[in-house]
Amino acid sequence: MNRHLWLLVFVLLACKPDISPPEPVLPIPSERQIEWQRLEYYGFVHFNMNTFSDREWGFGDESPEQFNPTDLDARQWARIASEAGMKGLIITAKHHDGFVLWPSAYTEHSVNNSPWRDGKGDLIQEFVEACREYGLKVGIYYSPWDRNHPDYGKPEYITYMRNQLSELLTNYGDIFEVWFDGANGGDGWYGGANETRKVDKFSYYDWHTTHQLVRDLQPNAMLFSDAGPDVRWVGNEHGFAYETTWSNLYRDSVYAGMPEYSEKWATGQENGSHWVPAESDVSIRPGWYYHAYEDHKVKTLDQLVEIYYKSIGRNSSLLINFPVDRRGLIHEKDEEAILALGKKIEQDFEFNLLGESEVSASGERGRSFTAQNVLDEEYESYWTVPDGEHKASLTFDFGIETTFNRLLVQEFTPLGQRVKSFVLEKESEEGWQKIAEGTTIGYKRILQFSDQKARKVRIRFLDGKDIPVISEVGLYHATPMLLPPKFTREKSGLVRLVPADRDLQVYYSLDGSEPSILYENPIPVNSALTLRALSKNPKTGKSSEELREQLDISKENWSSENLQQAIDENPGSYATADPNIFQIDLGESYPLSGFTYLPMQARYPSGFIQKYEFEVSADGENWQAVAKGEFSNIANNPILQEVRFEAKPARYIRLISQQTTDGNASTAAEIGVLTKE
Ligand code: FUL
Repeated sequence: MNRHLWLLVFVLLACKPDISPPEPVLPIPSERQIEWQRLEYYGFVHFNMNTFSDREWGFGDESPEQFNPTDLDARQWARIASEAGMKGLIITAKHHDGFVLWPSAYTEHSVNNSPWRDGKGDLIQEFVEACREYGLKVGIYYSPWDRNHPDYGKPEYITYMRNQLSELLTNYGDIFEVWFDGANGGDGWYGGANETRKVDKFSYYDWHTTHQLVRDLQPNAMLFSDAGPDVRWVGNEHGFAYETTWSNLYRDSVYAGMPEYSEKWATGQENGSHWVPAESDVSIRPGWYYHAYEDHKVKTLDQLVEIYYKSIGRNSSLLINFPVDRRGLIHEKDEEAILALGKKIEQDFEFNLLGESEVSASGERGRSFTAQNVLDEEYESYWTVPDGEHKASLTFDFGIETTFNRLLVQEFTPLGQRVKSFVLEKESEEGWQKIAEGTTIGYKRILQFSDQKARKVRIRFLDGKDIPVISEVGLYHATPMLLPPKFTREKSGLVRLVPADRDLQVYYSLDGSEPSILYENPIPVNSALTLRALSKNPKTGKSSEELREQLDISKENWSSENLQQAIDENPGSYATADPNIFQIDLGESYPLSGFTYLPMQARYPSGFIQKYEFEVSADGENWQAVAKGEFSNIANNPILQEVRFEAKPARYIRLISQQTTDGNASTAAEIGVLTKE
């Protein structure tokens, strides 16, 4: 064939409709959103005045003198974030209390007037330099609500806010995300006015003009708020997106801080008008700011892994917060936890088992869109089918029987989010069998299921807004987390042990020996004993560390007027005693030689007992004091307290609180007794 003929064939092929890309399904992401989506995982740093006032929301009357980290090192934050696999960090430049971390020309309420670095410090600058050194993108959290500023609520404050944003967005290089918080609680110091100021959140901030300012100064920055415009809040602070999560949002119906946002809008909507993907934010501890009393509440590896699967695995980005401590460092426990997560995720998704498989499809649109594209690790290339073939499928043949327990699928979002329902199946002797199913996919969807063995698997796309357009598919075999089982006990005394991963077995013992009994059903316990338990991976024979619990008589027949929550075996609930006496009837007489007190474990604790007296009685009328003392470090470390005394038989007990840490009425999550000396 001569050159002209070749050219003609080429042109004809190129014009064939089946090799043109599909029409996008609107809405579609902007370039800025496409870039951002690939980051997936980045961190939050909550460090500001609240770190020193030990609050979550400062009132605005704090003195800059209070801000004084002893050992601040932003490079430590950046190192940890980068080692954990994060791609950026966002810092609270100004929180609701109004204190700012840089020497702003527009306020005295800043690091300039603090003792830190003799008032010459610029924390945003140190933060930016540290992030750049570790290859992290830089983001800014800026609270529109300001409980310090005298003009808050007036138009002048909006000018102040824009002036400060201009400083932040001009002086510190590229910013990848600007985070506008929707919270506004009303009352505040407001320059000494000490009053409640309500603003109309819809109109007061004139968001359109503020957004334009950010666009002008930082065209690539993503704008975050409940309402976007670029990225939206996921509607909760657990870090969980939804089984069905659309990146599409009826953006014009939403504004930051609106009351019904979480229930009504946070999942996104199938036919939403704008592309505004979800971001899941969560703190590695209960609070956003550091409180020493939460040192024992850093999220465990299984909790963090759950967050990963429920955020990144559900078409959302993940923003995990570090409450930097008063030294100005990420606490050792938080570091350990986040690095363990990074390592676990890296291991789980290290090897795509489909890499070696043969892939085929129910249909292909043409040469550029073959099924092979879902395995090439290039997000830009994708598999799709001729128009109209909504119910398409992909089949993978491993050649040999293979074990797997995770499915990862990605849609090519520049052409819009499409899939509404899909199923993963394996071929067995009885034909195709369902393993798992999902609704939306979006940028990334991960399904978890217990170990499956198969030679052939297929994904069927059952329903969608249009034909599926799939960038990548992966099957993985994640190793179960070898963590000790989770322990819970009922009031009846029944003990449950739940493995951290469904493919693990649990073994236990009640007599102090090595755990060797296979756990199958809840265990009734009604005496003082030591429970030892561990999880075992039946395939490798490897065991987790051990869980040890000192148990005692059950609380089944215990009663207490109005204080049921202190004897319900639920550490999450609590009772408040007023007057400060917790009195309990044990139902019958026991030889008592001690008691336990678990302080309130809820998010905002109050009424920890600091000074106590413990009394016992045979008839509920004549009381005898058997112990008296102090729970010394309970404010900072509210863990289970155990007190021993000389053995005494008694049916009634009372814990008398003589002083609480904060002067509030005494609270108790649980009260228990010890019957063995
Ligand atoms: C919320 C704030 O009120 C919290 O203090 C925290 O900053 C969190 C990320 O956003 O709305």
